[in-house]
Order: sequence, then C-alpha cells, then structure tokens
Amino acid sequence: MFSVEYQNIFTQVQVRGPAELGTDDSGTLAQERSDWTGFWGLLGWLGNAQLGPINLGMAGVASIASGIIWLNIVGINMLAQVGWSIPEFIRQLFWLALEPPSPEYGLRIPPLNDGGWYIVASFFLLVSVMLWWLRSYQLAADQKMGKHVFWAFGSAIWLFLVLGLFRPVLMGSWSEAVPYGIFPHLDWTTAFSIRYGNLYYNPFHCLSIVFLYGSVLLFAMHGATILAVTRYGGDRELEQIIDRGTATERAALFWRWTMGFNATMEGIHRWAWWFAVLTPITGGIGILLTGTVVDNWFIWAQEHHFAPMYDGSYGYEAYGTYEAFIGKE
Ligand code: 07D
Repeated sequence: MFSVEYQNIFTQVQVRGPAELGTDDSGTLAQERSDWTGFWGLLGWLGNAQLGPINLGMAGVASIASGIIWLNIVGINMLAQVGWSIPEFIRQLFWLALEPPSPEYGLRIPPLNDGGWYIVASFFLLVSVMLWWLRSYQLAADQKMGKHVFWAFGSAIWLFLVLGLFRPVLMGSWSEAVPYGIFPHLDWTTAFSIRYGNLYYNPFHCLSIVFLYGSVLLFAMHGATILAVTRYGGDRELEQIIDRGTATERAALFWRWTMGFNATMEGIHRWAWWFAVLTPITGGIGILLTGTVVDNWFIWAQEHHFAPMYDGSYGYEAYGTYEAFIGKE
C-alpha cells in the first residue's frame, strides 16, 4: 500500500530516522567534527534532509578565515571606490572591481592603492584555496577513501594558478592576472581573447570545451539512465557493481541498443571523472601557452591551415593545388 524508499526532489516522502554520524575509527574525526545534527525538510527535497555533523578541522577554519579576509579586502576596496556609499556599492556591485597592478610595476609590489591591495588579497585567496584543497585530502584520508576528489579539485586549482600566478610570472607582470569583480572578470576574459587573436582558435580552448560539454552530456546520460532504472534498484550503484541485477542489465542494454556500446556501472564514473578533470587541465595548458608561446591564435590557425585567409582560401595556395595540400598529388 505504502512503501518508504530513498527520496529526493522527484518524490515527496522523506525518510526520518536517528541522525547518521558516520565512521569514527581514526580518532581525528571525533576531535574535529561537531556533534550537532539537524533535519531540514527543504534540504530533503534536494538530497539528504540531515544537516551535519560538519568536520571543519584546522585547515577548514584557516581556509574560511583566509577566504573572508580576501573577500573583505575586495569588498572594502570596492566600497572605497564608491566613496563609502553603501547604496552606491549595492547599485554598482556588478560593475565594481579590485584590479591587478598596472603593467609598469612588472612583478614588483606596488603601493597598496595602486594594485598593492590586489596582491595582498590574492595571497589570502591562494592560502584559502590551497587549505581547502588540503582539507579535501585530510577528510578523504580520515575516511580511508581514495583521493579522487582531491585530485579533481587539483585540476581546477591548476587552471586557477595558471590564470593568477604561473602565467603572470611567465609574462613578467602581475597586470596579466584576472581582476576580482563580476562583470570586470568577464571583460578581462573577452579582452584576453581579442588581445591574443580570438581564443576559439586555441586548440586547448577547443579541447577544454569538448570536455566541458562532454561532461554535461555524460552527466545527463548517466543521471537519466540511473533515474530510469531506480524502480529496479539501479540507484544502489555499488550493489549493482558487485551483483549486477536487472536494473544494470536494462541500462546496459539500452545503451547497446542506442549506440552499440555501454559503459560499466563503475566505468561510467571514471568517464565522468576524466572528462571533468580534463576540462581545466587542457584549459590551463591553453592559457599558459597564450602570450608566452603563441601571440595570436588566429594567425597561428592560419599558419596551420584551419583558419581562412580571407581571400576565400584556407592557405592551401602555398601548396599549389588543393590536391597537393591534402597530399593526394
Ligand atoms: C575558472 C578555475 C578554477 C577555479 C577555482 C576556484 C574561488 C572562490 C569565492 C570564497 C572553470 C577558485 C575559488 C575564486 C572564491 C568565494 C566567495 C574553472 C576555473 C579553483 N568559452 N575562455 C574556458 C567556452 C570564449 C576564455 C574554459 C565556451 C570566447 C578565457 C571553458 C565558449 C572568449 C578562458 C570555456 C567560450 C573566451 C576561457 C573554462 C562559447 C571570450 C580561460 C573551463 C560557447 C569570452 C578558460 C583555455 C573551466 C580556459 C576558458 C568555454 C568562448 C575566453 C572550456 C563554451 C571566445 C580567457 N572557456 N571564451 O572549467 O581554460 O572553468 O581557456 O562561446 O581562461 Mg572560453
């Protein structure tokens, strides 16, 4: 008549039992995590209704503290720019920015009000991100888990470091770094693309988009497949890996019918991990090469015969004939 099963946004019944406190076998969890737990029905629509316990740890506390310092330096600089007017701050928030130093300072530290605050803020952001990264390692180690989340976060941090640290150092100027601001960082992105001859012609930007869109596609395929077989227990993915049941059989057959091939219950998560991780890895390579190795991606693409010469050709006149260009002559 009425059955209780795992529930989420797609259904209405929420299971409510004693709080799940999880494992606690290595000792550190007991010291660093809070005991507090609560239940929140609204949260139960999105995932698990249980809130807490949270394990912030030393790295977590220091990371949040450092992040708040970064946010405050950025915010107070913006507030100063609008004459300390809160209404103007709110009105102009999306357009305000803490900009990096101008090019004449190179890699030197400028006066605080001429880019110095940007450097100070960046230091705290760097500390904050790296400590949050460390925390993702510690929490996994505590649980005797693999470090997959840590490495995946590391790939995003690679792109973050390329944009804000490695490339500015290679270019010899902090002015190359990205401003802190909502629209200004978008302006920076467009300006960067135009300055280096249209980023679309950077093959690593292409690859990064392939993996970004590929991740979206895989996520949709996997999410849809599992939802489609939850009625056969397919959402119990671990059990389905150990003891393949009718849910897995159907899901696999569906994809073999569709495209002749199916990922495995475990392997699909490796596909997802690699696609996600390769997005910022390839992106970071592309950004690192820009302005250091390649000054204009459009001209680079013309030289490599995949951007048009605007005389209607793709540059293959240099080969005499099109047949010679494609190697058929
Ligand atoms: C940004 C780095 C990791 C982030 C970390 C977080 C904080 C938290 C907050 C505490 C995401 C740090 C933490 C800051 C602080 C608080 C409150 C990861 C990041 C660790 N592009 N483009 C990409 C597309 C164009 C340009 C990637 C599409 C134009 C530049 C991706 C299009 C121009 C750069 C991508 C398109 C242009 C990129 C990002 C379409 C001008 C990069 C991947 C359809 C607008 C970046 C190689 C990612 C890159 C990048 C997609 C167009 C410029 C694949 C779909 C032609 C300058 N673009 N792009 O995972 O890697 O980001 O390029 O038009 O730098 Mg692009």
